[in-house]
Amino acid sequence: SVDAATIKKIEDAYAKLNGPEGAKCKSLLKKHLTKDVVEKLKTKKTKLGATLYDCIRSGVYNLDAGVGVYAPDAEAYTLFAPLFDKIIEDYHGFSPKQKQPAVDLGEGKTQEFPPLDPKGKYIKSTRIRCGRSLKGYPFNPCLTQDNYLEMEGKVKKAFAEYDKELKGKYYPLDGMSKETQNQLIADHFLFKEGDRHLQYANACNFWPKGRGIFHNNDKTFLIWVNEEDHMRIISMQEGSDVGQVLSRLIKGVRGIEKQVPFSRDERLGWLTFCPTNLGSTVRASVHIKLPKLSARKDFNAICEKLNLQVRGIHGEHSESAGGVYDISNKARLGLSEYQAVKQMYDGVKKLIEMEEKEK
Ligand code: ADP
Ligand code: CIR
Repeated sequence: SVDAATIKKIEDAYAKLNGPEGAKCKSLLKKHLTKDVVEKLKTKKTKLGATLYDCIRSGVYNLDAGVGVYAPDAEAYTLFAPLFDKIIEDYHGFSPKQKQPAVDLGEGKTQEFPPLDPKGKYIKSTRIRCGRSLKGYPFNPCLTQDNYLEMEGKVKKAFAEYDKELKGKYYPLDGMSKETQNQLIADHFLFKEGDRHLQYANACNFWPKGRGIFHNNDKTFLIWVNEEDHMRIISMQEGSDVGQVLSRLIKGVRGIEKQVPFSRDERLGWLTFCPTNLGSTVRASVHIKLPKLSARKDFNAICEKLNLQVRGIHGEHSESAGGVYDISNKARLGLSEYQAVKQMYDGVKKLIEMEEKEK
């Protein structure tokens, strides 16, 4: 059972979120961690030993978080459902009765996504990523150093099977020069380091062991290893040809799933560390300049209405620079991979139309 010190930490966390320090906190954690939920869940522990405190730790330290929770292992999503279900419904609009639809990556339908901005007036680049967890392994906080190294070894072997356009090389973070690492981050290819949301979620243990990036020669197909998720599979290129980016991603996903089995849940779809990424796990985005529209005070509200999320130039929790925004689908759960891409496609198309009409 859960020790007294941990129960105290959970109770103190609740008090902090609802006390003067938490006054400005707007996270979904604060909203849905009610007294009732605390009482119901504070004595529970997953088979791997994870408690409610492990789920909420990040959001308790980072009062500016949007969400504030992570699942230390797959069982946490069911054991701590009174908290996760509420947050999931709030974020994705996915009710506890709903089920993730069958996988539909969009095979045979990529021609529905011709370039969004053929003249290149607005869109600089397009990226689609999905997340995957390796079957048989928990998420970051529960992984040992041996787990990390073993997982890295397994996926590295699988990467060697890629051919043609997808053929590439794996670059471990351990031993990479700071210069190379920083250049890859600045160029939008590699995950950043030292994210406090992940650090306080206990997701950076043994860093940089077992972490790295695979990419093809052109850096149009990339796989992040053991950052937030076991794998992030990414397809990206300059311009706005969403169909081409998607068809490359499909090849990459189909190629790797033959080699390594992934964790999928009946209800929640592909399992990920953060509840915002469950289901399709797809974030399809463009780097886009919309000078007139983005000057409007209601720019964020317009995007929100179109089910779009706005991020800054260096990804989540960053600011825009030079008027460039990262605009993507917001929901990932309750819709297929194809539908997630379509949500971004249709929404961005609409934004461009609005920009062109704006005086
Ligand atoms: P994720 O997309 O994996 O959730 P981030 O929001 O941190 O994570 O973004 C990761 C990186 O991908 C960042 O460097 C971000 O600028 C880059 N990125 C996202 N969308 C695009 C895009 N359409 N074109 C180029 N880079 C992009
Ligand atoms: C937050 O709550 O703001 C962070 N924990 C991130 C939430 C969603 N993003 C993600 O998983 N990358």
